[in-house]
Amino acid sequence: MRNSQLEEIRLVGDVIIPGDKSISHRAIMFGSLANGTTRITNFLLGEDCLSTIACFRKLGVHIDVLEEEVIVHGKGIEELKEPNAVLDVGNSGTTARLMMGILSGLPFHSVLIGDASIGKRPMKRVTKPLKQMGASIDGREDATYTPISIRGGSLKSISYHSPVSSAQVKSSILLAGLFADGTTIVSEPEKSRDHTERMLKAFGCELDVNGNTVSINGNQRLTATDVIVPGDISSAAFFLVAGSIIPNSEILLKNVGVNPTRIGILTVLERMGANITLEDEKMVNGEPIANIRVKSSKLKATVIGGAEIPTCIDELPILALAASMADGETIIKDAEELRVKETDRIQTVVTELSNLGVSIEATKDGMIIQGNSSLKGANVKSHGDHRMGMMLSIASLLADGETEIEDTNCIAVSFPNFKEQLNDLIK
Ligand code: SPQ
Repeated sequence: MRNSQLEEIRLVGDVIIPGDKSISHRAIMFGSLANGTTRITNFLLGEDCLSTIACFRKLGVHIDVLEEEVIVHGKGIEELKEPNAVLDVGNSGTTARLMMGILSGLPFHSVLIGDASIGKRPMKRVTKPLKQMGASIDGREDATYTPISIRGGSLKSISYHSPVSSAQVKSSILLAGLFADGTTIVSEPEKSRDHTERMLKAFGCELDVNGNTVSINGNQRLTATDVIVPGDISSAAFFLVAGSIIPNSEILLKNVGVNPTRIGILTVLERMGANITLEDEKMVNGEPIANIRVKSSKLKATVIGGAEIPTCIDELPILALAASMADGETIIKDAEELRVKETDRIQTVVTELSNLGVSIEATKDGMIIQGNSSLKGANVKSHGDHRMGMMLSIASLLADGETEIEDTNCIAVSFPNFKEQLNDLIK
């Protein structure tokens, strides 16, 4: 992508944000475990969610991907069968970790693999508690890295305090807990996204949520239900920041999920002085949604840390770009988890924003960003990370001179028509 500050672009118009990735994965998974037909509308046809569909098809679930909806023909857990090929999760950490929880409860053998990035992401955070529940799991470096093989069945409940605030860890254990004898309890330091809890209830399961602790009784069965997937606030985030920092912009983002465990991007941007309003707020399938309007405004620096981090973890790369345009020095802390995403997002953000001329420094658990930067066009890399690819695409609009971004194909992991939507807004 190329552009120049000198061309004085602005972003104006409406954007239909694609379906939420976290919710789309869970709709396929829970629909596959349930008895009956689950119809999913606004499903995210991104590569990660297609990997989840491919895995469940290998377990014998019939799934139709149609233009308007995805239909999962669930027959209940008893009908899931031993796969005769490896389950490939592609680039998706959510597929890997949640599948491990489900496969731990199923009385057969399976092998899970992924791409090069998945091969570097820590799986012991789930394989350790799943082994404690009784699953037989093996993999590289004591089941830390894929390929991971699982022989599941006969699980016992556990009470587990996760050392990290992670929806993937919490969900993996809760899903295994569905198959276990007794009550499984999971707690975490700070509350992570709660789509699993909300959607399990919609599929007829009983579970108890008390602050950062969730309890689930074993041997429950899921009943199919239709799911309308809200727009993904993590995808909306790129336009929320672009609309804030590119002068004279106004963007309306339609039907975006505004679950309280996901809206850190809104709280942080509002604290920085962004002009953001929520319109037409309503509940759909137990998830709050709204239209979000953003108008450009001058931002000021802030500190992002503590309990706020899990609510904006995937938005920190684009928030780093927002900080580079704000008045003052922004500090992001308590975000070590960024180091184990699709890339080490502390390192990749610092490297690539530095290449564009931002004064930014990595810390152990975050970064320090100086504001009021003048971005200069450069050759930059996504490192195969979809969120880096999108952040750099927005940065290129602000840079003076030409910016070449290496490997933007990875954007299809979560936002297949990102470039078209962005181009439509440029005036
Ligand atoms: O699925 P994956 O690859 O882990 O995707 C990411 C992303 O940026 O899209 C993280 F790299 O989102 C995770 C998120 O960071 C999706 C997720 C979920 O659906 O449960 C939870 C978060 O991860 P975690 O480790 O904090 O639970």
